Amino acid sequence: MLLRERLSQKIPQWREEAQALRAEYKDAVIDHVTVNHLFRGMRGLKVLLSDISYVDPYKGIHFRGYTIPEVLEALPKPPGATMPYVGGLYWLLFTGDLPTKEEALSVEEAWKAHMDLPDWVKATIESMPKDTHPMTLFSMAVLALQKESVFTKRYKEGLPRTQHWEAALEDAIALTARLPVVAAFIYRYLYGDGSYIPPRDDLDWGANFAHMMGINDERYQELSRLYFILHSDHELGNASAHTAHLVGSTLSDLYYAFSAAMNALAGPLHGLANQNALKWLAEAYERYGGVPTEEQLTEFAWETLNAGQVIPGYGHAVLRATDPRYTAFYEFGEKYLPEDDFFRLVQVAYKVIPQVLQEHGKAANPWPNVDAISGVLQKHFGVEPTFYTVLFGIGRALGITAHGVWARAMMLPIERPKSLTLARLKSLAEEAKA
Ligand code: CMX
Repeated sequence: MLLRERLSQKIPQWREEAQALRAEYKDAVIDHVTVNHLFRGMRGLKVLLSDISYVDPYKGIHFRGYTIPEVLEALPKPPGATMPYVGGLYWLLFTGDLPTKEEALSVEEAWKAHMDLPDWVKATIESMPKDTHPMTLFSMAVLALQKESVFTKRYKEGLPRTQHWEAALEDAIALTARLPVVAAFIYRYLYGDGSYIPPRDDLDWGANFAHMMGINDERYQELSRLYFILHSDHELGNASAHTAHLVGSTLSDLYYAFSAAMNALAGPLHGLANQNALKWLAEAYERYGGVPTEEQLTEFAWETLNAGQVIPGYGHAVLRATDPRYTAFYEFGEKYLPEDDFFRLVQVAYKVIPQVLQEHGKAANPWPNVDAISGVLQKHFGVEPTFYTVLFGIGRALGITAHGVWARAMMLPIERPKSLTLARLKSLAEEAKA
């Protein structure tokens, strides 16, 4: 595999640089921990390491240093398409280099070798009641695939630590290859006729997902590519990526780590917000019998806040401006579905919600995040809202597995921070104050 060859050229140098940095600055202080950090979910504390991406509060996600507009512009695209091969983005995340078309296609080809739906995974899904949330099925299906892990097999055989990344890379490719297959089958089991549509050899990974969903519309193929690229990563500190990182640090394989990450993504303050954002918009639409006016949506937003609830799709732990992922989706909506009622509703929301949240005075960031719009685009193509978080998960797998391989390449250790009792915290705080 071309990707393995390229990484084996790069990893020795990455290790050397990291070792030199550590040797020179071992005891340099880069942050300090306050009492507030412990009560505020460690917000902003600089304690995690990964070269795959970082989030700038104002410019948003940078994949290996490249912003979303840069990535969408520079990555190779399938003939006639406006959205890039997702395989090209995966190459970038792993290597740090923008791929040539050949390199992007090498990832797409590597995926194709694993895009099947094993019988036992299909049977696992079909054994579950249809009122099970799709995220539960998704996480279960990933665990059902775990027995395929090359990492776990080779670890048992005594694979040296310096080569852990190679086995992790094999898992990364095989796992991510199957996710669209598994997810589309879950969708058709829960909401369709339960039949399995196998992937097509002539389609790329993103477009194949659209095909396997049974949505034969080129615009949905474009949306799928865009959707998975935009959701691929948001640095290592977000709840799902951080979960996978912690699990992976025990040398659990990527199947275990990714399944755990999906259980974090299923929470309403994280990935479930896309489903909830659509629900919130739909409730407003129903209440006012169509697209509400600015005054009506303002009234609706205040009702939500006064009931002690959050407005889903707005605010962010790191971002302090409109999420560039939101902007990219907005541009897609303007191009492909400007007359869609819910897209118009998103436009009204953008005009009023930031102002309402500013007046409310609590949220540090009143601007929309990716979840404020992503569901509206899926809804246009008839996709059920309860499935939106699974879509987020398919994309997020790219970043999570890239971080996972990188962590093994850098031979990072098991994580084990220290917890404190309130009494211990108090005495430490008193000591610090004195
Ligand atoms: N609506 C109402 N209140 C909000 C709010 C929103 N959209 N966003 C933040 N706040 C509130 C918080 O609940 C918090 O209130 P308390 O002090 O009573 O606990 C206060 O403002 C300060 O929070 P913050 O520092 O601005 O935000 P956090 O870092 O604590 O939380 C997030 C970030 C995303 C969980 C929060 O903005 C939120 O709940 N948003 C709505 C849910 C959502 O869209 N989540 C998806 C995030 C994207 C992703 O998953 O990657």
